[in-house]
Amino acid sequence: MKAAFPEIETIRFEGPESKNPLAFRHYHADEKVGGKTMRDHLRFSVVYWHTFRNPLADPFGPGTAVRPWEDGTDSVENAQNRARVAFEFMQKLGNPYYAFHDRDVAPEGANLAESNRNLDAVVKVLKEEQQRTGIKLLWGTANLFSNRRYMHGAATSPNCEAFAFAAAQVKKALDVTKELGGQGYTFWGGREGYQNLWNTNMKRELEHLAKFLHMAVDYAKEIGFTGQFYIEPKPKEPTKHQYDADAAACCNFLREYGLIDHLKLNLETNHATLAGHTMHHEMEVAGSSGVLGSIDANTGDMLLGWDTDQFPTDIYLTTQCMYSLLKYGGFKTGGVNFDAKVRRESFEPVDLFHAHIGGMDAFAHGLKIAHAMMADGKLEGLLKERYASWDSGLGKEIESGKQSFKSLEKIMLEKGDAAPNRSGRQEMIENLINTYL
Ligand code: XUL
Ligand code: CO
Repeated sequence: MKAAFPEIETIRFEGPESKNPLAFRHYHADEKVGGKTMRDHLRFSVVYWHTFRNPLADPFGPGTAVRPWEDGTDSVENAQNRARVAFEFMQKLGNPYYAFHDRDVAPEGANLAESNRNLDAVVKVLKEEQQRTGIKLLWGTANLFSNRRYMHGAATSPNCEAFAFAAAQVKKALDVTKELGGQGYTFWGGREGYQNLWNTNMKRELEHLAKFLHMAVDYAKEIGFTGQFYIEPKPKEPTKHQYDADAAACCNFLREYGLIDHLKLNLETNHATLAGHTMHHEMEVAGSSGVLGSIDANTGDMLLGWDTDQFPTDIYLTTQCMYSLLKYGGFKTGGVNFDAKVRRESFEPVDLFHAHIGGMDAFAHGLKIAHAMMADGKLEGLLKERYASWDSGLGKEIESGKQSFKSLEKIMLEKGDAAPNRSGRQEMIENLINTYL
């Protein structure tokens, strides 16, 4: 096969002083941060759907992407060739993982059987390329939102046959994810939500979604797929309201329907923004509930209210992500998955490298900063001090269940008022954070 990126060498670490735009200044895969290599901390993953399938269209104009390796057809051969190109790209970039949807690696056929055959033909190439390069599948997923059969949703469709087709599609996607040694499988809601409540039976739809996920858990058990399941919160787009709106809504849903032990969360920065939260908030919600699984790394635009999926370059953001991640013990099966796309104006193949290099460096830099903050312990110390009243005496008794409303009333009647508050020191803490950047 002719090289797709002949002018690009393997991207190397050249250090923070490097002025080479095609080199890493912070991501040094083998370098250890706190006893673990950056490769193992960050587990970078490239997404197939944006990097190799997004034509860079927007609502006002068609795609602009120039991809010389494409032959312009939707054939299986073109898909197989594209898969080889993807691995050439990833090998040069040096990311250890990737992720895909069934329908972005292989074309959808005229019926389910043909779609499955197409997928098998491309999976064969993916498997060969994984073996050749050592690049692994972080997670697989199924596209349950593009085809018109899913216009009302998939698992939450009022049409039970759309549910049935989606079940068959996920069954196959799980088979191939297992065959490729995938470390996880992600459910993003797609169109699982509503546009209008007058025509929606919300309770029934939520029950169907739970049933669908239970079927997936059962099938995974049946075939011996031991990868981690994830659910990916997003509040809107394409529907007006998505049921998996944010981390808290997902946790509530998983607990209500007995799924909390089977799924963790795959959090995405731009989805957090759309939900009116920071990614830091979402990571803390998931982390404190024990379901912080993986992250879809990207960023939105402060002035645009939609899911722009830009590559993350903001060190403050990546530091927050990595601080929370380290605090909750790091990734087990998940990774930093770049669910991000280059801008419509960045149409050349080399822009795919610039985008990923920037994202990887921003996360590696954030990791080093977060680790330094932790090792230093100043922030942790200030936090401990802030809650010190709970560590002994009355606070400790309340936490351990030794006090009641009646006993607390007695204490406060005797004291007359609570002890004075201490300053939250927000500005001092924000200044402290800046000293590590
Ligand atoms: C959509 C989105 C998806 C999921 C996988 O906003 O983030 O690409 O990550 O289906
Ligand atoms: Co995503």
